[in-house]
Amino acid sequence: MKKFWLVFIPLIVIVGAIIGACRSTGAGQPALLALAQSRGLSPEDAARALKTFVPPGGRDEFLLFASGGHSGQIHVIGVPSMRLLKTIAVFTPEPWQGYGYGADWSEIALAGGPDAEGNGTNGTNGHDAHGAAKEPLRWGDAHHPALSETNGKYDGRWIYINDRAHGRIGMADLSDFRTKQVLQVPNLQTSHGGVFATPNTEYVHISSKVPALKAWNASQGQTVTLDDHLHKYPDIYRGYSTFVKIDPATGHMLLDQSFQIELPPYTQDLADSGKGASDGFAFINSYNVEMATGGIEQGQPPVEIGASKLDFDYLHIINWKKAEQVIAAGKFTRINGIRVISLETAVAEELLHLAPEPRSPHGVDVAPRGDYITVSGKLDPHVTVYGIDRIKKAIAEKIFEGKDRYGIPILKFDAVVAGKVELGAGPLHTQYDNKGNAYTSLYLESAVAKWTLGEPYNTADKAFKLVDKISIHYNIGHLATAEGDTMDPQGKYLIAMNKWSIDRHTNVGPLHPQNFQLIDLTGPKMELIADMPIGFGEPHYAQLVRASIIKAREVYEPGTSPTTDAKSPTSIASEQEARIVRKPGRVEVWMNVVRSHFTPDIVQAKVGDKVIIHLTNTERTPDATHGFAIPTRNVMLSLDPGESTTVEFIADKPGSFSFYCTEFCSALHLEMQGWLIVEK
Ligand code: K7E
Ligand code: CUA
Repeated sequence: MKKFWLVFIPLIVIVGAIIGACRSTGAGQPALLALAQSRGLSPEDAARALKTFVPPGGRDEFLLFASGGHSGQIHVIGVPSMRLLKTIAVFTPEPWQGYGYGADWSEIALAGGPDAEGNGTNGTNGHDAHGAAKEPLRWGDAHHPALSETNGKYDGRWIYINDRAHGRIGMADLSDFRTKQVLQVPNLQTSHGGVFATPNTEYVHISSKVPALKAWNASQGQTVTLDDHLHKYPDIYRGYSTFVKIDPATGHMLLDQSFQIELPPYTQDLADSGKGASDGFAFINSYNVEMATGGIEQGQPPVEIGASKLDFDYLHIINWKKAEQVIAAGKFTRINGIRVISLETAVAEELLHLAPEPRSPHGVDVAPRGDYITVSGKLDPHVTVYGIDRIKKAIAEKIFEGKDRYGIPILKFDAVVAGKVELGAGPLHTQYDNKGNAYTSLYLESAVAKWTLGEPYNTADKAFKLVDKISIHYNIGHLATAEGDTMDPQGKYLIAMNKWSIDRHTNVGPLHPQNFQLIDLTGPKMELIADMPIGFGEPHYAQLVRASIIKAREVYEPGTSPTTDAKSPTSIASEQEARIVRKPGRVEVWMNVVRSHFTPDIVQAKVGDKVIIHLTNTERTPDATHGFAIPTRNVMLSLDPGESTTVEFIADKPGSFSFYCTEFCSALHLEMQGWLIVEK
């Protein structure tokens, strides 16, 4: 250790000199050295600390929007400090934000999905976001966030995320970091291909993962038997690629203006949007083109074997701009509330082509100019890079090597591949930087590989060459570079999102945290500079964006409903407008919420009455949030300054219930309380 330090003393002297020069208070160089040594930090550790440290009161340069996996949420993390700033509840209730505990805006959002019995999983009734009566599903598996884009760059307005367990998309508005809508996409049971936003957020895309029962049949109430499943799989199941139309003013998902393209029942996996040279196209990987059905008891191989028999699966290439014309020409059927282009029409109209891809691929990631499409094959040590110019030529000149059993043309492999790079074991996902490099996660090897794109990104480098590799800890899934899936990557940082942490953190029991690792990309070699334990559900994808692009508000305009982002008709402007209106069987309250009291502070009702409380926080001070909690029932609201929210319930139990504010908002916060008195 001592020798080690002697070698690095010049580094410390330089760092110390810089700090000494900048600060007149000057904890001089020897003091810094002693401090580092007393904490057992190596010189590299000290450098890492300086690279990631954000001083008290300081700000991070980037924000990471990370999927929360089966926590059903999005986590917002400051980079480089790797501090958790916020959790946006999307598919699961979250009491601190008052999400899913009676607040109208949150119940409307959560009710978008199927109910707990699964009604609506095929779009039969679950997509009516305003028919909120049923108990909504209370979990989801958040995989792939997509920030909205303008001209292929993040615009900081909205974020979408898919629920891998269901065919759902959640949408949060980044003006207040709240979920506004959860859409059950008809005809999907599960989802994985997306979400991604098209370059101007015309659409967000989502496709099925495991194929679902063919919508045509399901819509006519046809069901399935085990025999059908085992012997008619290719006929009864279908995948669906969905282009969900986005309202350019509000970011809301508009089912009426969305459309779907029916796909073969291969298992469609990840997807990405074309941009630049490939604008108008979408790319979806698939596996299990063998259509293995499982059924070990029935004498069938397990899916992992059955789905790995062939050497190739298929990259699906979809021309969505052409699909828009087919929709405009009326060549669709409306099924379960969405316009669907049949597989036959998709083939006839040349909307869909396949390209062979080495077996069992996972990620498909379009390069910043849209010219290259990188496919990672879990069971192949290479990534395969397709050229959009080659794809377009092969489509135009019909350079096919055949058709699949559904008649979809298969482009000739050699005609569309621009190159291959051998990277290592288990490539999964790829991101890009601003210097012409690509970074691919290697799950089996627990590493990140850096390789070159060559011209026109970087004329100095030969294309498709492995140039660096770094070990990570352990078993990386996705990775995120700064704006690394846009047309304007920022380089600088890479976050490895690792599935296993094993020995990296203090033991907190057999369920270990996940492990994020921050990697510095600024030097010639990638350098690991921080670990961050993730103590919630398994994150999948994340997007890293400059913090300056996100422009969230500090407080709401007075009386704003988070549902509509406009003034709520049931808001009040001041305490003077607070009131109670009683009608038979019904008590309606307009409640003012301000430090440190509720007005009215006593609400009287009879057993069986419907109680409706419109609460308005009339504060204008940033961060003057109040809570509103009623014991013994699932009512827990968070009222941010300016917010107006409504809660309704039936006063079904007699008694005196002391509601209170759950945020320590003032010296007299404890006195911020009241009573719901329910008389027999
Ligand atoms: Cu690779 Cu759902 Cu994106 Cu996880 S998927 S890793
Ligand atoms: Cu309001 Cu505590």
